[in-house]
This record gives sequence, C-alpha cells and structure tokens, in this order.
Amino acid sequence: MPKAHIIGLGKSGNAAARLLKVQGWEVTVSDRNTSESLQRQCQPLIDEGIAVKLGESFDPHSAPDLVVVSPGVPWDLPVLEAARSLGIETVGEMELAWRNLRDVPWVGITGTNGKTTTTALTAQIFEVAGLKAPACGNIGNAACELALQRQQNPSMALDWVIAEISSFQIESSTQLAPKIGLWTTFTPDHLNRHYTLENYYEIKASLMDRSEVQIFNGDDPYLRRTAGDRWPDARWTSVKGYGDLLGDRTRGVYIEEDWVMYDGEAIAPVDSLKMVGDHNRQNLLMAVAAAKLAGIDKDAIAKGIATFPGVPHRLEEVSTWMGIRWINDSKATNYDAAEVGLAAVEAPVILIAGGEAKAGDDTRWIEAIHQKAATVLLIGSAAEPFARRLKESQYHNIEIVETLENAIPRAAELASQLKAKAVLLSPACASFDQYRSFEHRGDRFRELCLELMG
Ligand code: UMA
Repeated sequence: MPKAHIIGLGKSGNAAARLLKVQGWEVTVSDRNTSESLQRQCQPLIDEGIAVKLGESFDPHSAPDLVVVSPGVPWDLPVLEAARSLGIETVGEMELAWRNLRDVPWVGITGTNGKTTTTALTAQIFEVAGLKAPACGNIGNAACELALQRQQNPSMALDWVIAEISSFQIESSTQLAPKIGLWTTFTPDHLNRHYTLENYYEIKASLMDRSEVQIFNGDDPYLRRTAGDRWPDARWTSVKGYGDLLGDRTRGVYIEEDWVMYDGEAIAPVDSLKMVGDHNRQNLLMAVAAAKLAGIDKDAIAKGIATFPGVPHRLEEVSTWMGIRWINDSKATNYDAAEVGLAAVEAPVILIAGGEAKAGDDTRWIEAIHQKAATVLLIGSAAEPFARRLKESQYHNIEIVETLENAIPRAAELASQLKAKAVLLSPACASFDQYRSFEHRGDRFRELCLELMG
C-alpha cells in the first residue's frame, strides 16, 4: 500500500487525508499544534483508519511515497527540502485536487485582493446558467473536498471547477493548469512567506503561464504595466470604458454608460450588482469575461449578476441602525484591501482597525483614513503601532479600545455624536492575535452589532 503523509490538519489537510484514504493509501496526518479543536478532529479521522499525530513535525525519514502540504505550511520548510532531497514527492493540497479533477475545465482565480468576490460571482453566474460549477479553494472549501465528493459519487455532475487560488496554493501546485486564468490585482502581500515582490509576482504569473487563456484586470496599475508583453493574447477588462482596454479590444469587457459591455454587446446594467465600489465593478467585469469565454449567454450572465447576494465579511452590510450603516469588512486583512474598503463607503466613517499587523506599504491606507474616517478605534496587537503611525501622519482622532467588545458600543456613541454615515470594521490586519480566522472575527462583529441593535 502506498504511504502518504499530510502536513497540517486544517480544512485542506482533512480533505486531502480522507481523499487519499478512500483511494487506498496508508495515510498519516501531522500538525505541529495540539489545540482542543484539533483534538476534536482526530477521532473521525482515526475512525476512517487515518493515523493522526498532533504536536509533531513531519519526519522525512518515515519515508512516505507522497507528502501533501497544507497552504499555510511554508513550501521551503527544511523538512520539505529534506524530503525532496530524499526523492520524496511533495505537493500542495490544491495540486492533489487538480490531479483528481483535471478532466473538468477549471477557472483559476488569483490576485492579491478581489479573488473571493470574483470567485463567488463567477460560480453564481455559471450555476445560474445551469452548469454544475462549485467554488472551491482559498474561498474556504478545500478543493480536495470536492475531489472527495466526486470520488465517493462518480456520477456526480461537474461541468467546471471555479477555484480561488492563493499564492501559497500556486507555489505548491506545479501542474495545475486552468482553462481560464484570472488575475484580479497585484500589490505587496505575504512577503514574510515569499520574501520579495518579484518572487510573489512570479508565483502568480506561473498560474497564468499554465492557463489556456488569461484575463487581467486592466484597472490594476501593476498588471497594466507588466502583463501586456508577457501575455499578448490575454483578455483585458476596464471600468473606464472601451478606450481604456489593453490588448485586443474586441475581446475585452468594459463599462460604458453604466452598462457592462462585451465587444459592443450590452450584457447587464452595472447597478444590478448589489455590491458597491469600483473594485467590485472590476470583479464583476472579470467574472463576466470568464462567463463569456465559457460560452454562457447574456441573459444567464445578467441573471447571475442580479441574483448574487454578495460575500460575507467583504463589505457585508450587517444592518442600518439609527441611520448608520454597520459594515463587516473583516476579510480586509491587508492595507490595500482596507483602503479599498474605506474607498467604497460614504464618509464620515467610524473605522475599527487592528489585529495582527502585516508587513506592507500603509501609505494609501493612511491617506484614505485622512479622507474618510471621523475616528479610528484600534483593536488587537497592532493598536499601539497603528496609533503611532497615524499620529506621525498628523491624524489624531484615535482611540485604543483593544477589543471588538469595547469597539462596538463606543462606535455607536461616536457615530451619533459625529453624525457618521457608517461604522466599518476593516482591520488591515490578520485576525490571529484575537480570533481563529477573519471569519470568526467578522461573525463576532456581526453578533455584537445585532446585540447592540436589540
Ligand atoms: N501547520 C503545521 N505546520 C506548519 C504550519 C501550519 O502543522 O508549519 C498547521 C497549523 O497548526 C494548522 C494547519 O496547519 O492546524 C492549518 O493549515 P492551513 O493554514 O493551510 O489551513 P486550512 O484550514 O487548510 O486553510 C487553507 C487556507 N489557509 C491558508 O492559506 C493560510 C485557507 O485560506 C483556505 O480557505 C483553505 O485552505 C481551503 O482551501 C485562508 C487564508 O487565510 C482563507 N488564505 C490566505 C489569504 O487569503 O490571505 C492565503
């Protein structure tokens, strides 16, 4: 029996382990942590005949035939390098999913920001068009989970895989080759893992190299500058109209007179998408471009857009209370995403920010705070450093409130005093100092808001 070792017992490791087990492998999963939630996950796996080792790191001398790595595990971990030098194959969980689902065409969606909304909207349009096209990957449903479902039910209909693919997942997937590759935006992120911007760019670029056709967001300055020469046959999108399209304009998707247009054909009114902001219009154009390339007709595209409910934790409208919009943008885990969040909301805003700070350029985010925020309430371990940075920029309406539990009632007081239009949680930080994930943080924000509103 071939032996597989899975590193990391999160969503990816769990799905990869179960997939390989039903395919007849002898499977061990290890996780360096021993938390209670990990311990709870062990028994169901053990019941399926999978060995689980918590609090242990992988030993290459255990000599498995295959090592499958969760996205959160650094690809250059010394034990992985050691395994490779021993001739052991190491792949990411996404690559394992690809190997099992490569008979189906994939839309592969990457980019620093905008991936999740574009993925969810693309899947919605494809599904409304009658195609079985589930969203998976970084969006939160491990791609191996989909592969497992099909393994267990081979007659399951599956027309397309709509995969959100992070740089972590691309880096560890060397064969993954989508039919349609989308690149939403590019700004510095994850530099602690990828070290240089060039490295981070090349990882994302490798997915485009392996895609049969490429779609780029033509409103992203970095992609505009760099991608045209490398992918001369790519399709481009632009919210600024036909005249602004790069590449072959007849294959571009753009906005004109408030309509989404594809080569002169009016597809849908822009405001039929219930999500605000230029960045969401960019996401919309990319999803429409993918749908067009997949041969979906205009009416289904328009219906898919109009029925799209939006994405939780991404500028999610929790409620309007006392004339103030309460907005959950917990997924804004870096400066660029948080700047986009602020740009999309009408001022004055009470901004709740902070958490576990990330490396990156905060200049434009701080500019957006100057323009839009009446007060910034700071939480988490980034509160002190953020307060210092804001004061250095001569922004002084800051309060360190430490937790969301303190932030929500204080935001309510300030919002009515300062006649704010919105209270926005858009942290510009990871959540791990206080929460399990950005979803956990966003759920708590929503819960606290709804409690306050009675
Ligand atoms: N672990 C080890 N050894 C290590 C590092 C981690 O054992 O050296 C263990 C941790 O203790 C933990 C487990 O690995 O228990 C977690 O693995 P993971 O972080 O890969 O978590 P998953 O639950 O498998 O989630 C991953 C993605 N997480 C990351 O890329 C960090 C999820 O994206 C994705 O939704 C999921 O797979 C399904 O595909 C989240 C994310 O934060 C949303 N993505 C980053 C982002 O969007 O910025 C890239």
